[in-house]
Amino acid sequence: MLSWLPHNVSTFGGSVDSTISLIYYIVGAWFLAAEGLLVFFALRYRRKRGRSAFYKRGETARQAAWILIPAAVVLCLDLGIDASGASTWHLVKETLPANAVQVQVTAERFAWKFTYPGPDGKFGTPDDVTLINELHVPAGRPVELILRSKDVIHSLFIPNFRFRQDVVPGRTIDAWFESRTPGTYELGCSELCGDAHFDMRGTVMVQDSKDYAAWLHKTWPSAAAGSGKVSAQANKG
Ligand SMILES: [Cu+2]
Repeated sequence: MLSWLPHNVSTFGGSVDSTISLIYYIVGAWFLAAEGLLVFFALRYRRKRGRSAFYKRGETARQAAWILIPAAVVLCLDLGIDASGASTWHLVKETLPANAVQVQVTAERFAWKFTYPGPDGKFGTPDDVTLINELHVPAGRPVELILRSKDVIHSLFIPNFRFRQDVVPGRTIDAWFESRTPGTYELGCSELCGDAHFDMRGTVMVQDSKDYAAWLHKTWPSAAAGSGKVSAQANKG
């Protein structure tokens, strides 16, 4: 049923999936009921010799109830979905875990630039490193993304993390995720931003502590007297 969703590998993905499945089952049940009734009525009241069509104006309370009661039920289910999704929204969009690895993300037509602060832990210094369409993150640590756009609205989408965040020119937006499952996952732009929109495709590499330390060591060799030092300092927060 929901098996077409990409395999979830983020800590909050399960909550997002439960909201998706709640909507899926509620909307699915209404879809079957509405289409079933449509077909039933089309057959039951089809044109027959000797029977003419009639029009009900819905003026009596009893007739209006056929509209108002289903509308009230739909409204209640909608509010139920809102209430159930609120805690997920709070977790994903309104909290920022401490001890997160920080990465600046700059979106521009047509690439993602991921900037790391380097061993000094500060952005805007000579040891910053920027990768294009390639994001390296440690497994089991929250990652804070500081998102900006140089031109138009983009949207960073990482399906396996259930992560999606619009990137809006003139604004700096913080977002986060955490994955405990090492692997290589696809990222993309999910906001049509121009004729080479499809070029904004890249990879997220979730690396276990050994591989991540090796990547830090390779990226900042001069600071790697102990890769532990690099990782401790890249570890902001
Ligand atoms: Cu884009």
